[in-house]
Amino acid sequence: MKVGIIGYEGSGKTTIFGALSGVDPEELLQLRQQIREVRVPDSRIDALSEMYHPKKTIYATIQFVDVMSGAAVGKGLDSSVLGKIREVDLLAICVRGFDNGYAKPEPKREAQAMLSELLLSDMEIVERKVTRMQKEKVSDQEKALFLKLQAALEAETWLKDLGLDKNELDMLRGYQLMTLKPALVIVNVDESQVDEKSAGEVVSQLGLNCPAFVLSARVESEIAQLPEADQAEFLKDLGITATARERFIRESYRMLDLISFFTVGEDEVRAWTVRKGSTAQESAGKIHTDLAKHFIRAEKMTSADLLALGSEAAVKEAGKFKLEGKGYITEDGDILHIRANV
Ligand SMILES: Nc1nc2c(ncn2[C@@H]2O[C@H](COP(=O)(O)OP(=O)(O)OP(=O)(O)O)[C@@H](O)[C@H]2O)c(=O)[nH]1
Ligand SMILES: [Mg+2]
Repeated sequence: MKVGIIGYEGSGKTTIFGALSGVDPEELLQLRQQIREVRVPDSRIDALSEMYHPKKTIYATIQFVDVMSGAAVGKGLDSSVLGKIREVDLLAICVRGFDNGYAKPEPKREAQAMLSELLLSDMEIVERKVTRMQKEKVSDQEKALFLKLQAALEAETWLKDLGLDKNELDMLRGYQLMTLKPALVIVNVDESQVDEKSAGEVVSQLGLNCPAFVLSARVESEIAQLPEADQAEFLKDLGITATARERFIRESYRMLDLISFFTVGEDEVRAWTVRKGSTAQESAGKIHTDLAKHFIRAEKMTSADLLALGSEAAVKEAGKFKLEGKGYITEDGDILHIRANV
């Protein structure tokens, strides 16, 4: 899964990227590194690892992309930036909420401008298709779909909010439309505005109908470079409950409808990420396609039960160890052991 950090010049994208990946932004600039894989913190994996003492503990990961070369507000996005944005699953729109000494912050204007640019870029694609449709042989279904998209975009509706069905989404797969992706606005503020109360005010002043998230990239990138044991205290002093990395990843999971399930054993304790609503068979396919193909059943317990009761034997004794079929819907925190004919 890829989260793209986009935004206008000087809004703090690279600094945030550094805070999320725990690397000094100066160093990132030198490396000109644009993609980093970040470990998804999960206290359940920590605890399971302590229980099994496995040879390997593998956390889920999430990729962050610093979409460099931000343009000036309102200048338009060039095609190389748009191309990079098309590849991501979630758009994190970084806007400047701190004073940079020469221009006052206008987070609302920046967010609105970026949201409109993304919408415009979809509008261009859809309109081109609508024009082509008059000459090409296109099914009635496809025609109706693109006219519906055109009307929605004209009304400034984000296509993700149209509730398109699976069939419609399949038809759109090749078009890589921006507004089919979820978007999150990150307001990058000064240290004085990061406590929960001020952050709440910043968000309500934005008045956007898309989720917003407040952080101070500079503070967070400094904190991210401290030893983990010292981080909590610094955050507490600033009135923040968790690091930007934790909050950001949690929000990304929520927006992308992702959940984690686990596999455990003496060799390996591991987290896997699937979409909410995935079946046991689909979850098995995350581990290995053969496990999905030759799926027999899943042995399941919840990590909450296992951690509370202390051992697999105790979970079985309590009658909380279950056998599930391929249609079982995997829940966040499940521990699965897939039985397959391989
Ligand atoms: N005061 C303050 N300054 C910040 C904050 N975040 C970033 N800056 C500063 O703002 C400047 C721009 O930050 P960058 O992270 O380079 O911004 P960017 O969006 O990557 O910029 P471009 O790549 O040029 O588009 C740097 O001098 C940062 O140190 C913050 O939270 N507070
Ligand atoms: Mg940058």
